[in-house]
Amino acid sequence: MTTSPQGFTDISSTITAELEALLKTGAAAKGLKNLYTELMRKAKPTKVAIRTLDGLQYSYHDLSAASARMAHFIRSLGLAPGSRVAARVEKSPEALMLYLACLRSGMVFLPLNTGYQSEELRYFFNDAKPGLVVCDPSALGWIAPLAKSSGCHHVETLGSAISGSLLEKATPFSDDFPTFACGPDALAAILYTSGTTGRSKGAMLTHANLASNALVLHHAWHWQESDVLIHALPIFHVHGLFVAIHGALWAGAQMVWMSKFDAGAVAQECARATVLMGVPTFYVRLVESGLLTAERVKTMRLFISGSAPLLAETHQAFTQLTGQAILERYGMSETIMLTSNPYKGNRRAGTVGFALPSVELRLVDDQETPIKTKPGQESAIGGVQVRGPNVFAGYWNMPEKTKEEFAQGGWFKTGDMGQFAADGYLVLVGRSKDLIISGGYNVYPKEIELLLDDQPEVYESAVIGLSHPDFGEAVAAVVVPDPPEAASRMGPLDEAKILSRLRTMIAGFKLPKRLFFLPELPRNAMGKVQKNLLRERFASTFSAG
Ligand code: MCA
Repeated sequence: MTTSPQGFTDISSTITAELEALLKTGAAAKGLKNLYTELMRKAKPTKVAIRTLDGLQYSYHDLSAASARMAHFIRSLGLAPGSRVAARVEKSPEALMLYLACLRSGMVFLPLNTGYQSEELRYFFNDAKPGLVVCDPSALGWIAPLAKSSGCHHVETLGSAISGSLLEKATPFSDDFPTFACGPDALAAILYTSGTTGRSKGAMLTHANLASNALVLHHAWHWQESDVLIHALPIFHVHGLFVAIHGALWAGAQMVWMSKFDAGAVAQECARATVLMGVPTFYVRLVESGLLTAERVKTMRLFISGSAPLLAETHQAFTQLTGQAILERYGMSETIMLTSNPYKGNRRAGTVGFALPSVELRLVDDQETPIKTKPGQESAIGGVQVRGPNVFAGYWNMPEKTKEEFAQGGWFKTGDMGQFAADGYLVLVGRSKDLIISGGYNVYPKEIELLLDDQPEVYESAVIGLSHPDFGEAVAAVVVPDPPEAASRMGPLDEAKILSRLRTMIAGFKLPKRLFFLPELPRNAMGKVQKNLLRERFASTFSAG
């Protein structure tokens, strides 16, 4: 079955009309030319767009002028539209301006997690072949050679304190830049997501994907120019970069900019802001902090959670403290936002709500046959598939993989298992892919297993996600030493030695928080490792403190 825009009936006709106008193509059409233009349509030049905790203020004019200078500089390097610009930079308003500059000049923005280490970057650079790499000044020494070895001739720096060669070199250029009319199907960004095979895939998002989703969310979440968004997420993923920033800019609203999440600072800003977006860990920590009360959050109109499942107990505890219900939504790098609990109706714990207007959703059985549901009855469990203007253009350089991930009729296979409740709310009940979500970051076990298996002390390994009170799930690994009989002799020192080597190879959030040594891995009759048995055996590792 496909869902109707339940929960959004009051706004669905407005959205349909606006989307039609936006996505119209053809020479005479006044449709989407560049996402940047849409993001800035409501911007009032003198209005403060970003306020930092250090007291700095950036107006919409500042965003436009600085992104124009950077766009001129990027073009002066001789990069043609469609070239990739990779950024592994700390969060700063200038990093956001770099993103806007890429949109304006028709470049493809490639944001990279600041935790990524050299082998991870080597892969991304070799795969995406960026024309420009921008990194933190402190990382230039090791990132520049990696960029050069992938054939990239331009490496610039951008620091978090208004520093770096990019700003210096952009300064002489004009504050005006004629935004490039690249059209709706041009690529705006590539977002790398790890894969089940251990190889990351670059999800290609177009200007139309991002603009259509921003338009839908603008209405679905009732964004207003008067809104003040607390922005405490990283800006190298869909959640912080697109969902949060696009939401605020599209409305001509303001952001309170935090370099990272801090429960105390967020609680303080809740006294004058209106919207917070976060991963469940934010809400777990806010509840634990004891700093939130109904009185403190009385200007807040919306708390949104996503990127990982929010425990019903966190949802309830938050409501008890504040009198406000967190709105849980569901998305992916490949699709941006798919579903949302209603703004006006019941925001139900343990569900991700309804398909957003313009997004079609269906469940399929093992044979990929769509599951039928009867009105008023709970559906069977099935694989969640999605179709709509938000769905990405495929994986960079991977046409075969792209084909595999789409079913007939253009339905993208999310890899999540779901069920429609009798009244249409979507409940996610598991994943068909081997994936761990830790504090909102996706970790594919295969990537870590390949690295562990390469270690001299390791014969083989199995990486699992275990329940964690702060991160929801945490990465742990079960290792069979080489030789396996040594398992009983391996201890904390071996664990520390192996982990310290891994720490230089992968981002910190992927690093197993524990290693367990066993003489063998449990396997079924087909020889497949029974990870469920391992998860059961080590289930209380983190919950026991
Ligand atoms: C940090 N560490 C983690 C994580 N974050 N370990 C596991 N999982 C994590 N998420 C590790 C660090 O490597 C470090 O280890 C130690 O924990 C403390 O690091 P610190 O930086 O102080 O952590 P933190 O500031 O407490 O960060 C936790 C956090 C952060 C606030 C939850 O991870 C975060 O902002 N997560 C948001 C992720 C996100 O934006 N996801 C959206 C993806 P050591 O001490 O050993 O060095 S987009 C998406 O998923 C889709 C599209 C969607 O629907 O949104």
